[in-house]
Amino acid sequence: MPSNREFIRNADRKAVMQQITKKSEALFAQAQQTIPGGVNSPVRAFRSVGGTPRFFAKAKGAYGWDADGNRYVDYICSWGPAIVGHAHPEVIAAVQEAAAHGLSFGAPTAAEVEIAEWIRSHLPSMEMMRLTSSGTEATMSAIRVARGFTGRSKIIKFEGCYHGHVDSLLVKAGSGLLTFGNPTSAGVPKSFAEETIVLDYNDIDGVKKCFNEHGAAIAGVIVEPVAGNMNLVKPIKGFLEALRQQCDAHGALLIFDEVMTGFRVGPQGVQGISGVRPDLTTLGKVIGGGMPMGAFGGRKDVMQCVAPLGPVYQAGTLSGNPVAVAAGLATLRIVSAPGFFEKLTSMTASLMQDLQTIAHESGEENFCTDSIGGMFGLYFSKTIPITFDDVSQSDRDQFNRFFHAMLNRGVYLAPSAFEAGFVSIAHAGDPIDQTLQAARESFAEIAR
Ligand code: KE4
Repeated sequence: MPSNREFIRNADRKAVMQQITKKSEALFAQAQQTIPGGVNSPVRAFRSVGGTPRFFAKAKGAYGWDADGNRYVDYICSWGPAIVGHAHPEVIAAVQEAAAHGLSFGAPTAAEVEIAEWIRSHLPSMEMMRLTSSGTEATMSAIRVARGFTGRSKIIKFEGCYHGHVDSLLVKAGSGLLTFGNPTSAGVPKSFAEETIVLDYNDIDGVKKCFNEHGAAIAGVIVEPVAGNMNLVKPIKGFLEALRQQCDAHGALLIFDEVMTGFRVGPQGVQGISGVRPDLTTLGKVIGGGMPMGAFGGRKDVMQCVAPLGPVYQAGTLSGNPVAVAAGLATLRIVSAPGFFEKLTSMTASLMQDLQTIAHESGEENFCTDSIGGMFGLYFSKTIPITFDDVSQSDRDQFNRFFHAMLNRGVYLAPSAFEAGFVSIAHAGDPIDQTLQAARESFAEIAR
């Protein structure tokens, strides 16, 4: 077996056969007649990386197939939910059974109590919670509760963090806004944006200074306790602790937006790893197992201000939908099996280490990786970013070349240099082996 270096020297540099994308191209052209950008969520449009978005037809385990029949090792995993692999038989069976009893009742069900109790048993900070149909609804509701509970209006967020398309949080946000270079959305009244204070992620002094100046007006701080929407950026030592301390000192609420990290980085989210207990937590993605689901919750005294108990109104026709709850419960049962996160974490970490080795052996020194649990960051930069500015310095063009080289070899990374990637437990074995082989060829292809 040739070494990596020999493999790369002998790498067959013939152009990788351009994939057949005729059906995706036709569907994309057709979709743009009725759907803005041809997609129902901007990041799917490949605007940042260029080329034709792949229209998926089906997915199973670690793989997805597009409309032209091309198979991909999928590192988007529906942007996090597919942590047990696509179309897991236990999840599908649970959905089929629930659906056979009716899709939605607009009335409470036992399963909603079961999933709320399950979540509370893993995230004790969520003493009470309410289910929603998306992460955006969860964060929108959480900041409304913070404002209603404290009677204050200002919310602190951090540049590069994305908390869904909530009007007042679409200010210097990450994910698709960052991808398209418009971190603050049009359509958000200036008066809304004025209630949002944007600070630098990991800037402990900046947080302290802000609270010293505005403490009495701050209802809450919302943070991605591990950021995944400006690529993967972890908190530096003391950052989350400083947020906790400042909120306590000034009577503000600390909101951990764990929509992405909840049951993705570990069985108790970032709060279980960091030991920092938020007042409110938002969840999504994994807890729905791929079906529309979110949740917000936290301190009982805070959540008792939510209607019908208290004056903060929040509602939803499909909140706690029985089919979505069934998918979520089935998924959560699988991730809570002994050893699940240990296996997912070590698989992800070794994949990252191997990609870094392959890059450096191919002569690509401006590349590094990081991971936590089943989420990862690929950076075309020499060092792992700890700030939004660090991320902004990464070589986006080289990422885009790498993205397409891998896509053409059947590996589907997030179509943006500003997104984290996701691994499922089904990636073990052949999917990862295919990924590493594609990476050897791709780094050889894009070598400068
Ligand atoms: P949804 O409304 O998309 O379910 O959740 C919004 C949200 C809230 N908080 C965090 C930390 C999130 O990451 C998200 C959504 N994440 C993006 C991925 N970067 C979803 C992908 C998309 O927008 O299409």
